[in-house]
Amino acid sequence: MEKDSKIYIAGHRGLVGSAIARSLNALGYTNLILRTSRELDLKRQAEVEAFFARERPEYVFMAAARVGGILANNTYPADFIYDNIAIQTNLIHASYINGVKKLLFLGSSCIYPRHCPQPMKEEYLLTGPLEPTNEPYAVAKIAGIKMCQSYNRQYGTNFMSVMPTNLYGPNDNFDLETSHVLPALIRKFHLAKLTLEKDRECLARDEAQYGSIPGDIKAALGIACPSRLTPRVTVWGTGGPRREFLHVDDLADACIFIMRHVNATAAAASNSDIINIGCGQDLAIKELAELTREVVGFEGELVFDTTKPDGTPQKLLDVSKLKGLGWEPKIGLRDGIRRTYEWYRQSGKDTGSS
Ligand code: GFB
Repeated sequence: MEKDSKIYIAGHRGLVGSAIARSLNALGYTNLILRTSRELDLKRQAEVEAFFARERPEYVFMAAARVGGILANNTYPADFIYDNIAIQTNLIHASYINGVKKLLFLGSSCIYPRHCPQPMKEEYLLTGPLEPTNEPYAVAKIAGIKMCQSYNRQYGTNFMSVMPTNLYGPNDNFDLETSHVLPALIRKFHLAKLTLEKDRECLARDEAQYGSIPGDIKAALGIACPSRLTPRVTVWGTGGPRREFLHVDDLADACIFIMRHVNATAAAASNSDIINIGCGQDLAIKELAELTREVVGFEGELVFDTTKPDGTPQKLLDVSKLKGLGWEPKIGLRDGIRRTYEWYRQSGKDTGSS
């Protein structure tokens, strides 16, 4: 990949796509092709084909997808399977037709079986039943991997698939009903702090910026009843499930590293055309909640809402393949949470709490 190569980042406004765009810009790549979903609807095959024929990108990062946390996956299964299959099918096929030199497809660690041996190696794909809360999303992602592998085998394309662990960072979704756990915890602890400080102006601004706060959370935080002295932060599930978290800037760095240094044909020969991307360490959700509480600086109570699903008991990736290629993450979890909290407060223009 040359500095002036035509590089298309699908989904450049999302958590992952925006991080890849930032990294490529910082590295001096000057010819990025970017389209918002309003400008190009990736679910429409004809639009995608016309766009590829016109722009002829040489490299494609596939960061466009419908994503969400455990509740969003469980509530909107049709949207998760339809949108993802449509988007990836259009992008992969148009990349083949238009001679894209290399494509990077982003999967997810939820493609591995619910009761997968830990840490999860790439070869454990399709060795057991999936986690029900995100099966439609996982099936779509598995179809994307198989599509890349099939096009490589039949047409000699250079389409790599990477499996990131749970990600977080700038431009994440902080909506409390559809987000992943880490942005949800950051926001809930921050709202709890504002509630303690009786900062109703900042609370209103936060709601306008990041989406409305559900009634049950408002009640627990004491927003609905300001006379309560100690707001409580509700953590979904038992707090027992274990997850691995990677800052999205590390993920972007790994994706660019793989785009530059790994080729699917050579990788397939050694069964390496799927590569896990993670940090190789996990922690329990309860521990994550304690760490986030510390970083945000909230001293109130934690309560566990066991009516909400736990999901997969553990998701820890085996990252030895990526390590063996010479890549390692740089951002530790505490520092990553601190940076994300800072970003969240800056982008919400919230100066109410420090
Ligand atoms: O991040 P999360 O939604 O996704 O939830 P998954 C991880 C764990 O955190 C679950 C718990 O055990 C949740 O019950 N949790 C605790 C919370 N409090 C909260 C909260 O306030 N919000 C959320 N969202 N969770 C998703 C998949 O699974 O991970 C997707 O559904 C995708 O398909 C993504 O693979 C990476 O790790 O359970």
